[in-house]
Amino acid sequence: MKLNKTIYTLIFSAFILGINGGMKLTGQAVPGKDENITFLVTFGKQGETSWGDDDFYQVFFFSIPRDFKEQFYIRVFDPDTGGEHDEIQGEFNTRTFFGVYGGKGVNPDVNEDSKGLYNGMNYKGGTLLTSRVFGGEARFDNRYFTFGPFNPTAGDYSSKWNSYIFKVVVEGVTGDDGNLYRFFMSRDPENNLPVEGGNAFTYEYTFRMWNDFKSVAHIYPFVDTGVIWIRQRNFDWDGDGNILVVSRYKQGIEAAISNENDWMEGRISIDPDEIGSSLDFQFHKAQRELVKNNNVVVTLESQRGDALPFFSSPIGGVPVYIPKISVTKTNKTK
Ligand SMILES: [Ca+2]
Ligand SMILES: [Ca+2]
Ligand SMILES: [Ca+2]
Repeated sequence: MKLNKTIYTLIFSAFILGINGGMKLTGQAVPGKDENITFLVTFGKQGETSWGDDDFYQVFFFSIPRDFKEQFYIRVFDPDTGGEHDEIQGEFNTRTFFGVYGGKGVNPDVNEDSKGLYNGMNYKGGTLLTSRVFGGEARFDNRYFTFGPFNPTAGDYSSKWNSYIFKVVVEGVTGDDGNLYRFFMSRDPENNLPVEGGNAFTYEYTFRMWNDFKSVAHIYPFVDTGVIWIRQRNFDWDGDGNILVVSRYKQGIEAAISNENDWMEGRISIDPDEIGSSLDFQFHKAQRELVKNNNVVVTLESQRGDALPFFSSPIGGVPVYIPKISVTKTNKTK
């Protein structure tokens, strides 16, 4: 009897852990676990766009579920520009602003400008809670700097996501080098302890590709109600292989790709069954001479002109193509 109860408890615990592990605890690292992206990148504003950053700033949103009542922290890995990870142009001379915003004006569903999608938009809407400018500081090289603590209610409440929204703005204030960095939203100032049910998203994703042939980077836009087609845009892809769009209904549609220091755009149709789920944008590098240190920018808009958010932890999970069995054409599935 006792043994049975133990087994039951074990199975039940595993079930609960499985749910939490699979559904909830993965949205804290930015870039996220499933994205397989090493770093975000923001250049100093005296930089050249041909190095892969079109506008020298990046805006990321963090969501904290309403039922999470503890304080939390936003940690930045390698906020400096110098030493390891960063991209030098001449000498390192770049200074980067990191600011955390809360309060009214942050929620991008209410304040369109907050998305920072187009130059000239005031992406600093909301209340600046804390900020710091980082130069070439050895003590933050290859290390975390921690912002916070923050009270969840200092965010901008979103009834749509049942969450408080915070925003981090990263701006290359001076210099011309590339600052590479990552985020982690944590319950602890010294360690990366996830906020259960938290997530992060952006509308214009500027990131660094892998310096190898094998690794595939992914970003996961969420397709909301009413989307019929999307306009994807990418910048400075350097013609580096293929960008494929995968979902339960798309086996791998090739997106139009940009080359050196230019934008390319193209339309992708949306199946009604894709509404309310995520797409998987896959970045496959060319299998010829290695394109090194490739930075790229990606944005999406619906046919209505609304930008689609890319979530660090894909809403509904990573989409996997399901081949149709009953079609007459031969499917190339393995
Ligand atoms: Ca560094
Ligand atoms: Ca850095
Ligand atoms: Ca590039």
